[in-house]
Amino acid sequence: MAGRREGERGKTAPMVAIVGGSKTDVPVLEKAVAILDQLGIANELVVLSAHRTPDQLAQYVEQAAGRGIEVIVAGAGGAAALPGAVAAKTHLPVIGLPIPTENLRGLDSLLSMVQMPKGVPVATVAIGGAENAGLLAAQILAVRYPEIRDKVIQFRADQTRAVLEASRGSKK
Ligand code: RP5
Repeated sequence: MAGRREGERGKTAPMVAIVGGSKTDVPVLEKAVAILDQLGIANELVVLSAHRTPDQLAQYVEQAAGRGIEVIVAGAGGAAALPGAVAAKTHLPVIGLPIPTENLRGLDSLLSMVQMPKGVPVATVAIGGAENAGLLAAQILAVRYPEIRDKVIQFRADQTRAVLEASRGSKK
C-alpha cells in the first residue's frame, strides 16, 4: 500500500481523515474513501458534528496530526460549519466537501465553506465532489511521498486513455 505506515499492533496508520457532519453524509463521503482506497492511501472515516458534538470534534482534530493524519477532508451540508471548525483547530490542510441538500441542492453548503475568514483557509471542491476531495488529498500527499505521486500520475494516464478510447469508440 502506498504511503503505508505501520502503527501500533501492525495496523496501518491513516494518513487522511474523512470527517462527516452526519451519518446521512456517509454515502457521499464513501466516494472519497473509495478513491483513496484505490490509490492505496490509508484513511479513516468518522462522523462528528460541529454543532451536535463540538467538544468531541475539537478533541479529534487536535489529536489528528499527532496520530499521523496529514490531510483532512471535511464534508457537511446546510450550515456546513464543519470544515471551518476543523480548520480552526489544526494546521493540517482541510478540504471542504459540500454535501448536496434537499432544499437548496448544496448551494448552502458550498457558500458556507468558501466564505472562510482570511487566516483560516478551507480548500473547497464542488458540491458532491467527493472523488475530487479524495484526489486532492492524494495530490497533497504526493508532494512528499513518491509512491503516491506515481499512483496519481498513473491514475491521470489511465483516465486520459479511457477518454480517448471512448472517443474512438463513439466515432465507429
Ligand atoms: C449537517 O447537516 C450535516 O453535515 C448534514 O449534511 C446536514 C443534515 O444532517 P442530518 O439532519 O441529516 O443529521 O450538519
